[in-house]
Amino acid sequence: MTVSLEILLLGPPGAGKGTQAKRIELAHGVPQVSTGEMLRDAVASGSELGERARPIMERGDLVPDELIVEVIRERLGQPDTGKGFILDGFPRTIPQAEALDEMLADIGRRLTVVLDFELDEEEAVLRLAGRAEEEGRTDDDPDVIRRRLNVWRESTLPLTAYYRGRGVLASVDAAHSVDDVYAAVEGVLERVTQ
Ligand code: B4P
Repeated sequence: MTVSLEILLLGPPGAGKGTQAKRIELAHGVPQVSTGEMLRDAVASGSELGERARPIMERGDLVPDELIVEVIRERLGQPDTGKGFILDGFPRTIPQAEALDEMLADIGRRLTVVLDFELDEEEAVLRLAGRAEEEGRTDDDPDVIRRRLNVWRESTLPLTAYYRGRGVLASVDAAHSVDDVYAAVEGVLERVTQ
């Protein structure tokens, strides 16, 4: 039987959502849908979306819900999501989560699991500072990192309770090596797809 996998990743900036999403994509053949990457591509291409998103991302704030919800609606309508998807970085607010609920109901799908990557903020700051050196992302500047963590605490952290209440949340301790975190992810995926 082919099991479809609708995975959602939560966790603070730097928790390793993007890193783990790429591993899951490779192992399970379902595409990573990263709103961060989609927005960075839009900024690089100079599209209208990119021009609106650029100053917001450079400050470490969230782009408006209605803008990102449309990007996701369009993306989930593409054929490569037929066997599932890995949502990485979306939703980031309660209104985005509610919009996702509606979208999934419209297409007759439901989330298989929400993986909540737990990492303390000091460790997240260290990782993002390391990435700043490697990749030079403008939003990995120390002041912007602090801002992103504050925004995450205020706007995104409440999603943990939102999905726990729906019975789909699985916590993953993200304070280990990439391989060890991935092993924990696989453990959860095996359990929820049995
Ligand atoms: P994202 O691109 O989603 O950025 P992120 O949260 O920083 O990354 P992630 O947690 O995936 O960390 P990663 O694996 O890279 O968002 C960027 C911006 O886009 C937001 O601030 C916002 O402005 C905008 N945006 C995106 N989605 C939005 C939405 N839905 N609504 C509104 N605005 C939105 O890992 C980080 C670093 O740690 C890497 O260097 C990695 O190599 C390292 N690392 C990973 N795992 C590790 C491990 N186990 N041990 C040691 N290091 C590790």
